[in-house]
Amino acid sequence: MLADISREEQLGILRKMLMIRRAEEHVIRFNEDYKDLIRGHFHVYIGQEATGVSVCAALTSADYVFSTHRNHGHVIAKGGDPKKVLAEIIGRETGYCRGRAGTFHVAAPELRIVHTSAIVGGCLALAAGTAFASQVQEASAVTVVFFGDGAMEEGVFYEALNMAKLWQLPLIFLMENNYRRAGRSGTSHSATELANVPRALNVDTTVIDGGNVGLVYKTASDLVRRTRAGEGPFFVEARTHPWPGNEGAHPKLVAGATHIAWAWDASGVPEKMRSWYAEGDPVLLYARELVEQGGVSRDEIQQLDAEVRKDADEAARFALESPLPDPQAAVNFAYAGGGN
Ligand SMILES: Cc1ncc(C[n+]2csc(CCOP(=O)(O)OP(=O)(O)O)c2C)c(N)n1
Ligand SMILES: [Mg+2]
Repeated sequence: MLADISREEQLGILRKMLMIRRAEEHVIRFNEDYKDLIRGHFHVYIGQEATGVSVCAALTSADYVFSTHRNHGHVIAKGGDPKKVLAEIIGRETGYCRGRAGTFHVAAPELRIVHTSAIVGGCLALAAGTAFASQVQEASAVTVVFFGDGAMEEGVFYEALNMAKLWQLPLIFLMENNYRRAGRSGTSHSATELANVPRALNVDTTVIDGGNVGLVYKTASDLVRRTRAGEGPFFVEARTHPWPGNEGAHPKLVAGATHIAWAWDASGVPEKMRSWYAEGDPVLLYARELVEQGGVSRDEIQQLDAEVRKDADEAARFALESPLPDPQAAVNFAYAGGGN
């Protein structure tokens, strides 16, 4: 599968996946090491990096992406600056939304991430909106809307999917199934297979392993091409293995920071978490695959990780040293037009 991707791009994908991991390790430390630095709770994208990065690698800067409460990963995947992402997460003036959005609503219109919503399913109808706009304007832009399995319980999911199909919108529904719908346990959807739902509406549906970079990239590239050709919409279910640190609304570094060397020897991982790092961690799986199939050496990967860690440390420092917005300006940007 990796054969379809140039070596340079293979390494570019790994760099972004590592950046998401290293930046979010900082986010978790922000919460563990400082009181009230992050206001309220937060979620991370750890364990799903292969999906967001490989899908975004198949997009151009003109394509739209919509995201969720796990948006940090999608924003970095679409080319976001980790400095501005981390600054936004802790409400700093230098963040993507000048500190007004926080961890849950990081948006970056300049990257064509028009909006992010922590309301489950909150972006589905908006994504149908940009897809409709592209269709009306006869622009070639594709819209990808990322959402979780839990969003399929929301009414807006059915409305957006139905209209997208009826109007043949250039829209890809990218459902990231991590087999959890925060705060709930057990079955909360009556469909035996979630992918049967879009199929019932005659939407072309593909189920893939979301942890397999080559497969996600190939699937996304094919569907993006077909969407541009007017064959959309499409639905993709990308299955991932939930990261053990994700339990609850304040993720924890349950095994400490990820060691890239665990890709080859996971014996240093605490036993309770070892199977996830050995078999489910998309970053480590991909690093291993690159060595086995991509002709990349372990040294190169260690070197790349060291560079990314340095950049992520720098981004965290930048965020921490950035000022909070002026309290007098708290309601600026509340209404459209000029920021006042
Ligand atoms: C409309 C709405 N209902 C409930 C919540 C509380 N909530 C936050 S995340 C979440 C679970 C979402 O599950 P899923 O979409 O699968 O995303 P995951 O956290 O698994 O990535 C819930 C119920 C919310 N944010 N919005
Ligand atoms: Mg889920």
